[in-house]
Amino acid sequence: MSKSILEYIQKAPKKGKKLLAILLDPDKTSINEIPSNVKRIENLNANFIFVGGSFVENGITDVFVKILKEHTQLPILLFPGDYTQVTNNADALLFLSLLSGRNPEYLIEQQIKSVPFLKNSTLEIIPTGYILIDGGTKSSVLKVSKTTPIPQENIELAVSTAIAGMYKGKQLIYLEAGSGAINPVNSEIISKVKQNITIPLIVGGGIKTKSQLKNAFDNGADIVVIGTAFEQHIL
Ligand code: 1GP
Repeated sequence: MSKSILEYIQKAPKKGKKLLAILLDPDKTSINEIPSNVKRIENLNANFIFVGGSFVENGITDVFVKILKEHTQLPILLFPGDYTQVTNNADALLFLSLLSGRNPEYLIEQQIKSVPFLKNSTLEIIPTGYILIDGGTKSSVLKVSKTTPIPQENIELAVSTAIAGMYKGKQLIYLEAGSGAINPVNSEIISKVKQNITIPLIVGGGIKTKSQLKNAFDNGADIVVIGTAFEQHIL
């Protein structure tokens, strides 16, 4: 692993490496399942564990990540639904701004609220542009953020939003169809966004099969995130 997680992600394409992240939602995964989940994650050759969810009770993430750390050497990246999920027990934080939405709470308010936790933390903070694409369901992100996702057909808006995120200084772009999406982010959005940005691209939401995973990678995803299919033992 490079000095920083971001650096490792940035260097991966030069080594011809695609990266897999398994998402664990502390609201849906019990602490007792951590050892068996870690075994399954390591058997899948995942590179990262993402931890987060839309409805995690305050204080749970902290304990969850602490126990997770006792069972794995894999880097743990926080993928928080809100600022209360920030814990110093993880390795890095995806410092998300929901760029597809127009709700100031998820563009800047939550980020400000997280600062008291981050000022003295050792977490690697990775500025991440988070873009919600319509996955065909009323996803948790959509419900919580009360924002409108970008339609799958509106490639131009998805691309412009990603480019704007890059110009704003984001280090990663995350194309999200929403957890449990019926339709993962389509190939054209992935490839057009990838062609137009020079920063690494994360794709997640609704990816349930090996061929969908391969498709996302082939179209330009640098990291694919899988949550539901792992939870449901589909993958
Ligand atoms: C959700 O992108 C992640 O935020 C993963 O989605 O649960 O559908 O795999 P799934």
